Amino acid sequence: MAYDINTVYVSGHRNPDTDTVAASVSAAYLKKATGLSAVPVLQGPVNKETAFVLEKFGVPVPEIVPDVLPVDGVKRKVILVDHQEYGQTFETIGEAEIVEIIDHHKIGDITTSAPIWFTNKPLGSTCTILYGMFRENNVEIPKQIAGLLISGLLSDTLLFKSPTTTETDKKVAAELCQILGFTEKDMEDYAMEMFKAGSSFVGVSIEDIFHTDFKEIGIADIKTGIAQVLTLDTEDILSRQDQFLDYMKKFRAEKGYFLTMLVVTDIIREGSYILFDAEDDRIVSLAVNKPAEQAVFVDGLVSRKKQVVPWFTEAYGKLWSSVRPSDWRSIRRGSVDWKDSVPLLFFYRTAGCLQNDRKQSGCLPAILSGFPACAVMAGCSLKNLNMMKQVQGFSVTLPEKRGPDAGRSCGFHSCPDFMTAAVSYLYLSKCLTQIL
Ligand SMILES: [Mn+2]
Repeated sequence: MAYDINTVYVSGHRNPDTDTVAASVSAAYLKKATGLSAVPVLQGPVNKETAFVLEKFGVPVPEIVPDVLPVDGVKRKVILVDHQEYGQTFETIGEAEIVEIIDHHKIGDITTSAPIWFTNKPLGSTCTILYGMFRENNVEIPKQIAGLLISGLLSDTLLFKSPTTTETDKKVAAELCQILGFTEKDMEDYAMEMFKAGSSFVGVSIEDIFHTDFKEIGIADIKTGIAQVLTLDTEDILSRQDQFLDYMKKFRAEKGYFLTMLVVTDIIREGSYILFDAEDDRIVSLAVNKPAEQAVFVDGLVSRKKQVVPWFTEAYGKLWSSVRPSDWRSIRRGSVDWKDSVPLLFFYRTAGCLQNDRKQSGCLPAILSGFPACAVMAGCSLKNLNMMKQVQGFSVTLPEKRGPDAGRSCGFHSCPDFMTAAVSYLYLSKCLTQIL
């Protein structure tokens, strides 16, 4: 599609799901009705469930747009729906102008240089928010759009079984049913038909299943990769457990994640099996309160947004706090066979998820008292860096800039991401366990 400078792209997240696609198409329709030249776009192919929905309501599949680089030196305009994290959007988003965000996730890391329209509501779907926007703008909802909105709503709330469901979602669904001429039973039948269309993975490759609904999420600043599949047939997936684990191990190493998970959600049993690969397995047991075994079933776990993310946020905090700076002082230089290349752990940043103390006081005394580490300079100023360099015998490694926002929150441009700190932390904690 040739890009016209007046065009505004409306895009959902990578690995589009039904809510993201339904919201993009509906938001573009609404914007058009209010006089904007808006076009829905995709960041990747639609999944089986979404393909079923688009076909059912006779809506063409939006075009896939791989990047949003400027055209003839002019920045492209983008409205983001159903996401607000760099890890879930165009890699080139920094080159575009975000003009609006409509979402129902936790506040993410995307920042803008000018004020924008921003609508974030803790509702069950982005489609629910959009319904309200149609009403506010007095734009009539045609059947096609009503069909998309109810599909996104039912898909994200798992037919109201997800804990993300609110009374507003139920009310909006009832109103959409009126437009569609659906009874409650029609709606339930339609939801099951839609889940069924999307949930059979027989004959689908491990990689494709894993990436059907995969998201990279910054949990407590730590890059974590979480895939979720909803299925009426968990057995098919679990019978391929070893293949999934092999794949996840490779994938995690490639991406440098601390943790990668596949959450296999059984819609009927209303719970999920968890497959994972982690730098430290304790993170899983701390989060779900069960032994860190593969394919452990967690009753009631159905929502990545409202359960997985907050549970793991807390678990990361617990894991990090198991080593305190005061412990470091008891370690004498020379007692561990340190590798030159081990990056120095800059503790205040590593522990940033626990304490907002941005002073280096927790770190420098530890180093000066003979702690033989070297630091990852995350969130560190150049002045502090030079201070570190003066500490005799410590090598300071500056990993390369990674990710669109690396260095954004600190004075030092080559600021590494949190992952490196986490890795050094683990190395450190291993050594500590050996000594103490
Ligand atoms: Mn959503």
